[in-house]
Amino acid sequence: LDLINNLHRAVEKEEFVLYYQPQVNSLTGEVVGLEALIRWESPEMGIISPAEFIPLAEETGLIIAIGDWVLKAACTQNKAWQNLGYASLPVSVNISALQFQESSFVDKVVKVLKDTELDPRWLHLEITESIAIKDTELTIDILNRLKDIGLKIALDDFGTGFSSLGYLKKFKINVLKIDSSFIRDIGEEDATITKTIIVLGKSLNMEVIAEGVETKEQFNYLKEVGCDKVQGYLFSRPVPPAEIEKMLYIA
Ligand code: G
Ligand code: G
Ligand code: MN
Ligand code: NA
Repeated sequence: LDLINNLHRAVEKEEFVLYYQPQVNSLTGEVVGLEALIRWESPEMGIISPAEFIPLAEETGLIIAIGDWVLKAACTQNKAWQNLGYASLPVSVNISALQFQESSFVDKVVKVLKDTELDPRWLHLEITESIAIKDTELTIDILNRLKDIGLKIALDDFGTGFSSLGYLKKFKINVLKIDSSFIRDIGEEDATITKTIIVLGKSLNMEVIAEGVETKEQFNYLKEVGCDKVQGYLFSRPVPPAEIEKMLYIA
């Protein structure tokens, strides 16, 4: 209960910050995108991981207000980097199922892009399979509207849901993010799933990003099997904006 009260106050006082983790082109090593990951800076408790408070935010509905804050903060930051003269990069924002299904979600995205003057191509939205398989007709409609706006959709934690793959063709998904659990298997158990997801994604004209890349061995394997992009501690942990700026290029 204490945590809930604190989280309410955190929303009011905007005690959140966004960290960013680079996404790297496997062939050139260039930073080609950033994922925004929220942190709660609590005056009493210090920095709290989203793994701890996002589930609570979803249960209490606070995720809507938090999600609104994240979208606004990520777009504002990305526009600020462009204004500072850094080469433009897409920033990926994680979207909860509750947020995605809110009737005003698409309108909110449009408004944030307008208010921050960020070109839609520099915003990517990460959704999970659980969103993709729910309420198919509604999901298709929302994804089509988002696509019409001009932003890209990434399917996060890909391979961990229990769904038919048929939706991949129906939905306008631009990017597949291979779940880190499969990357962990590379060099230990079996890399077949990773390799297969890469082939699948490419044959459906999607970009493929491997998440949770921690070792050179994993990275080498991913390059070998043609994974376009990689993200993980091998390249950088999620870090505050000032740290990310050291990794950005001048336009
Ligand atoms: O950054 P970290 O590994 O601690 O994130 C833990 C979990 O919290 C991940 O599943 C991540 O997707 C989720 N998460 C991080 N930032 C956000 C956010 O802004 N919105 C939502 N809905 N989830 C987030
Ligand atoms: O659910 P989502 O994929 O958005 O969650 C991303 C989470 O994975 C973030 O909490 C981020 O901090 C974490 N993460 C990013 N890179 C690595 C990594 O190389 N290893 C591990 N264990 N976690 C990672
Ligand atoms: Mn993600
Ligand atoms: Na993920």
